[in-house]
Amino acid sequence: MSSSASARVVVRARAGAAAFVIRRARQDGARNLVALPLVDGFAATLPVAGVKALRADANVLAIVPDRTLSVQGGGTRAGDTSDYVEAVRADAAAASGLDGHGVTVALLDTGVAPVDDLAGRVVDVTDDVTGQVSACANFSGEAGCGDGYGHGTFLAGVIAGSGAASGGKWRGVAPGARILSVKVAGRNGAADVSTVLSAIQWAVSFRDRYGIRVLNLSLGTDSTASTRHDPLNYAVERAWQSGIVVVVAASNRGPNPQTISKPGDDPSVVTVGAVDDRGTAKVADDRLPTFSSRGPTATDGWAKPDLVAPGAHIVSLRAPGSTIDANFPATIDGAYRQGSGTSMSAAVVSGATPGSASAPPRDPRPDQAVITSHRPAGRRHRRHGSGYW
Ligand SMILES: [Ca+2]
Repeated sequence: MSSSASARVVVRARAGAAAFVIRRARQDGARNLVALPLVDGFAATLPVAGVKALRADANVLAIVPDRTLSVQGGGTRAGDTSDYVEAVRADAAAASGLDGHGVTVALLDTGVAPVDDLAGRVVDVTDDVTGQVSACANFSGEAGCGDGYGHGTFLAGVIAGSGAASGGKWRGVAPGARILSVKVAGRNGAADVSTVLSAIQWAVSFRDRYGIRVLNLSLGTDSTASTRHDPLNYAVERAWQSGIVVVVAASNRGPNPQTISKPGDDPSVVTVGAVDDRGTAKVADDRLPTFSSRGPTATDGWAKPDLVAPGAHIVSLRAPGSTIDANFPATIDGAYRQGSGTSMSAAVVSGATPGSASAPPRDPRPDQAVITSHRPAGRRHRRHGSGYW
């Protein structure tokens, strides 16, 4: 059979029917099958006739292509710098003891480079089968926990960087928080839906062991499939049901409406758009950058994003030798660089969340606890979501 006559798909079965559907898919010629119990489904390469047969099966809720998700931020040339730590009042929060201490943020991304500003902040992950300890849960297919693309390290710095290489000048919003690196992408910054599903499944399974309070997803795909049965949507909803605050980048496909990517289109997650804070803590001079995606969501019409947070001209950690580093060679104080994107905005909220999450009382709906912590945006509601972080 030629490769053009088969397709890599993700299948979601009705609750309780996954084993049956997997057996049937194997009979229909499924190869490289990966079970995805979190979504009652699996990923597999199937002959086109097999896909068609499954589509007609009443036990199957959804079949979607195993698309690629891309990270939602990159480097920018040196210029004005964001004042994001002050803009989101994280300096005041840290001064009152809300620095993210005791909270773990799971960062599904491109890995994290072992840089000084993150020393002692990255959680050790133990493989239960081999007993080996490493600096990430690695789903990327690339050896090692480092960051060949240069995205995950930047976000880790926004969330929990100590500022060690700059005398504290360039630190993140929650320097007391811990980063759990769940590596889903390598040097090209792209990951398949099935890989991301496996990674979310892992984070939910190990939530208690590692104290995961927040899941940062600064990646997305431009799929316009409804959120109703889509496996990626169901996965983030399951994570939310398990008590994890899921923070997702809105995407960088603005300024037109209906440009929110998946899974930022899901009602259960906190979807974050970008704002340019223009280097000042006050919000009166802020602007919404062109790139930041706007709602409502294309297919279901949900009001998104939920919030905006600084995401333009952000200064954070370089991953030396990475793709972004090579494409944007300008550095700041050696260890840092500038970047823009809703990825950075999501990381700002993920970092700010540990601070508020450690302040009682906790809202029983974790996403609402985050969304109600913001400052209202007033009449610009439709573009900014509920407001500024
Ligand atoms: Ca400002």
